[in-house]
Amino acid sequence: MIETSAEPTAAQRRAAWDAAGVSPLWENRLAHGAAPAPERPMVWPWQTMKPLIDDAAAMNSVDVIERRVLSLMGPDPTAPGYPFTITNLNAGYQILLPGESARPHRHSMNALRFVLDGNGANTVVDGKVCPMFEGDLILTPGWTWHEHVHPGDGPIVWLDVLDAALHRYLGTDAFEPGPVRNMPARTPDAAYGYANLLPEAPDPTMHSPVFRYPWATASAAVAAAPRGPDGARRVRYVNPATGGATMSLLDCTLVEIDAGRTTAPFRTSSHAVCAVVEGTGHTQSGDATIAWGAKDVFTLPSGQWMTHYAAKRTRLFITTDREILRRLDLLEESWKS
Ligand code: GTQ
Ligand code: FE2
Repeated sequence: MIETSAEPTAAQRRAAWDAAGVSPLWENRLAHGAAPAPERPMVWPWQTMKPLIDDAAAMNSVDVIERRVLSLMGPDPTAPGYPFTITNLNAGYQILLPGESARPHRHSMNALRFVLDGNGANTVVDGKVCPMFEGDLILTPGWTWHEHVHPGDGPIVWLDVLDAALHRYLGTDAFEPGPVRNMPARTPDAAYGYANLLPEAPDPTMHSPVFRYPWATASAAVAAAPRGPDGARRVRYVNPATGGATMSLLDCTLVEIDAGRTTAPFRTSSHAVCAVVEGTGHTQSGDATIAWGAKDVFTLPSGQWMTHYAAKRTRLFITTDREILRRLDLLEESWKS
């Protein structure tokens, strides 16, 4: 057989690479190219969403009734890991009508519910009934059984925030339909009420044994919190057994900003989804400015200097992925005073 030293054609080379299961790194724009453009903040104004939510509430196809959720779609469908609301976080409006229910199931994804509008539904989390009123935070940590029921009056709308995109990316997303089985024993919330009865050796990776953080408690706590150097008051929703984040990925804070004040510039490698509980104002993120009012939802990208200005006294409920970044040694945060 005669050896030929002729170079393959481009097409032959491509075919040989494909057949051998290799690919040229120099053609991969993600490898050593310029950093991708920063994410942009987005806002979902309640004024825009309310008619869409009302319309979704009026639909009666079987699929819709099973899960009335409108997902908040981030702006760049070509982003790695898409669909998400912002990197690592998936948010959606979930609507439940009186008499409706969402069947029990569980999944590896952590989820939280923050009630935006309406009252009187219950989320049952590993057998604990968690009433849902405006401003309440309900946790459904990964692998807890959960179902939603609505014995009250009038529609209820809450914001779901999940770490679904991260699980998909990690290949760890998994789902189990009900009926409920293998229910773990749960410590009554009362034992943790004032964090004075804790496991002797808390597992720092354990999710919060408390699944419901009522608005009355959270709003009283933030009103009583000391002012930060910029005058804003901040509280973190914590796992009383560890003092750490509520759940592995989802870390929640409540911020109160007085009328006419602007928060100190803050920059972080983490990503956030914010719900405006009350107030109006605007947020600067890099060179973008977004205006918001009560019940609006907005996102905060990483890597940008951010400030919040409150025209009226404002309370922001903020969910971030900072805890997972912290555990991976990827959390970088700085303040300018
Ligand atoms: O309510 O259990 O928005 O499992 C996405 C997945 C809500 C839920 C979502 C879910 C749920
Ligand atoms: Fe779920």
